[in-house]
Amino acid sequence: MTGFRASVLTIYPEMFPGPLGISLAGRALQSGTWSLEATQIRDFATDKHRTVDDTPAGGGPGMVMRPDVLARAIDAVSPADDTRPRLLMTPRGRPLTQPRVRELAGGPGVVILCGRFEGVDHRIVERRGLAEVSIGDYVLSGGEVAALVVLDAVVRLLPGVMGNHTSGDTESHEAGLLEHPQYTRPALFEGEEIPPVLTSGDHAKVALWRKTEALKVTRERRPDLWEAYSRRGPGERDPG
Ligand code: 6GU
Repeated sequence: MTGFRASVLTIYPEMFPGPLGISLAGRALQSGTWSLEATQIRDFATDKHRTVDDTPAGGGPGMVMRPDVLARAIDAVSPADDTRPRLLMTPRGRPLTQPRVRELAGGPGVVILCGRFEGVDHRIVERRGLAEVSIGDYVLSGGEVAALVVLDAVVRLLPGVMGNHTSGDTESHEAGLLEHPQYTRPALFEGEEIPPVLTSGDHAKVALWRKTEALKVTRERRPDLWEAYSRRGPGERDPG
């Protein structure tokens, strides 16, 4: 078994594995549960300055990544018969969701192109079948941090990575709801008690309290998730 194979194309390969080299993901990387290869896009430029970008067609600010350089970089790490999905990290992409993360984790790996500057020539998106993915409605200086986010979310779901830490379907977003609040010792902190139900020993009451709190926090903070959850039939919701 080869494990989950991640290939990242970037002009900043030194940003990888970065935070994914420590903790759970780092141990899983060392043990071969997954592999990470960061490729310097500039290695596929042809001029002596290793140029990867040029001015936008039609005018305007900034620079756009060239499709010819990107094509050579993609083809070097992901030949035509590669079955791994190819993602382009860009704020104009479809928002990353936990179902998409789960789908990626169930596959052979992923190829991630990190956009920089004003974006990439759109022809590469079509010609190499790139799925444009965003991690939220704000702008990062490049796709690298977003790629780290995608890989962190995916790697923690790979078999054996989380071990006993796995909170499975009780964590935020796995049931389409935000998570209930959590408490631990001390029993009294700055005059505030833990909600008594949590120390009652009544597991059914605890489960009911948690579910109620999850519904409440989701309705308050995420009307979009609340709407989707409410529209699902009781049978389509996760148990609990
Ligand atoms: Cl994937 N890239 C960049 N540059 N900014 C983002 C993003 C991605 N997702 C949200 N903002």
